[in-house]
Amino acid sequence: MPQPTITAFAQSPDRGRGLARDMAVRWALEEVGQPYAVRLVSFEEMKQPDHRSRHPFGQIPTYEQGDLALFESGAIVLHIAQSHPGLLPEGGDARMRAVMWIFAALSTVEPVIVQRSEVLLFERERPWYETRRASIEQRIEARLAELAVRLGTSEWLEGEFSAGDLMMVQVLRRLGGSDVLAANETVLAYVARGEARPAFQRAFAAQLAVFEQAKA
Ligand code: GTB
Repeated sequence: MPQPTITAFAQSPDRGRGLARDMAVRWALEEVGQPYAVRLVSFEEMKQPDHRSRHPFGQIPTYEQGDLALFESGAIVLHIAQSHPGLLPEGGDARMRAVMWIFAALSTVEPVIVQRSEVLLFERERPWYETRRASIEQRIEARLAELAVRLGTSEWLEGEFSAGDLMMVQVLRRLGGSDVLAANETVLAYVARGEARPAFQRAFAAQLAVFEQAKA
């Protein structure tokens, strides 16, 4: 198969913190040892017909390999995990449980974390800011507590590290540096284990290099 090409921000608003959604895709590709090319796109380019032919919503990331063109970071990570060994268990039930955690990360854990980011970014001057932030953080605290119960003393969610852990850790990284994450030692350590993986480090360095280059 030809080398895949992904798209990423030419200038990421996360300032090299590896929080934009190309990060999960880069990380998955690094985990399975698949070399890849990156096409950097500006906000303006993302909204042009050429990019929209790959991504109907005019966003990043996208993934192209031969005739296959995908958008949605979860679908892309799942595709990478399904087409290479290393990110999903071989057996049927265990494999599906790992896939389940990709969905759990994106649809059960992430939404409230994104709400927190939006409140911090856009609602600081609003009269409801403190109340709304506290209420969202309570909901996050509850989710993290539930996740910690499931993790218990395990390193990863379903035995070996999987694409489910990759997506869950990436989602939780948006809480990096927050009190709500620091307060949950089990989840904090889980995120740190994910970030310590050599594949994560390589992916992080690659996206940081884009930011540093854009700055220079
Ligand atoms: N559900 C899609 C997926 O998972 O692929 C969502 C894709 C998406 O939201 N892409 C964003 C985008 O292209 C970039 S990552 N936005 C441009 C637009 O919609 O016009 C989202 C993102 C950006 C910045 C931070 N940050 O600074 O922390 C975090 C996440």
